Amino acid sequence: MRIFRLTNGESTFQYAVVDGKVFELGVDPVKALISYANGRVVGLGAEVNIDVNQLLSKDYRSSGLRFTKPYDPIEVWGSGISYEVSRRRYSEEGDVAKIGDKTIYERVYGAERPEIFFKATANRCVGHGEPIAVRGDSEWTLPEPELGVVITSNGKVIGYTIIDDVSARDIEAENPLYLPQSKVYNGCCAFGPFVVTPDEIKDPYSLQIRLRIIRGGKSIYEGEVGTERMRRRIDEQVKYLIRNNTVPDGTILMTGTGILPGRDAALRDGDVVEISISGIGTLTTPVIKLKVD
Ligand code: DO4
Ligand code: MG
Repeated sequence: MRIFRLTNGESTFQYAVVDGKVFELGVDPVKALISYANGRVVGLGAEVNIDVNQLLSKDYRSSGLRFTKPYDPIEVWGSGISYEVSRRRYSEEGDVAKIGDKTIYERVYGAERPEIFFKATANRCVGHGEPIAVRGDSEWTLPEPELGVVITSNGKVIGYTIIDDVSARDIEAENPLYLPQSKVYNGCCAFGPFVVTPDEIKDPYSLQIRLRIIRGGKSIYEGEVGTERMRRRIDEQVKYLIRNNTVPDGTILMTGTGILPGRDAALRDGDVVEISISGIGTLTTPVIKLKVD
């Protein structure tokens, strides 16, 4: 099963795709995912005739129905430096903080305890076709294309999604204590277009993640990584997230990026970020630059 939502700008409408057919979904999407994980399909209403591909081509400037985020997560968290390439690339940035002879990124990569950080609430998240943001005070913001896992409060994985941990890398590079400001702000996170149930993702460690940054209709960056390169396994990340830390059902955990463009790919107003994960789909988001008030 996969779930998604559409909006007409005023109201949202939720749907489930089962055996290739689209149905109205009459219950909260997180409840539907939990029931499905327990072997029950709940809340399916009438089958509807929706052209999903046509709707996927629309963005927030279009009129009529278009995609939005699949549901409103109460909390989104991140795990970091879970790929070797991120350990290396994060450590390359000029004057990187060290503990002893290792950068903080090298240290956390090899440590037993992963990096886990708070990322977003529903109001800071956008969906497919909606704008992610560059902070007004950042000149180097990058997308971080990641596999997102949707979990229950007990840490059970009930869904997978595509998620973008948009990050103001210059603010974090200035001082690691600025991490929350580099990670958490309006429009800092996009996910969707779908949440896909685990039965559709046989092996989360054999997925291909692809990123494209498009400027003026041309691709200015392309990168890819396979999730088999994830050093921190998902259950280990989830274990640390929920240790002595109660999270609500439907919490999303971003599992870290393995694609790291350089400074020359800093996002600009008007860019488009396209992230694909095999078996899930493609999340496309335009970029806007916020103003400093
Ligand atoms: O502090 C670094 C953040 C790392 C991160 O977000 C990632 O590896 O995806
Ligand atoms: Mg990240």
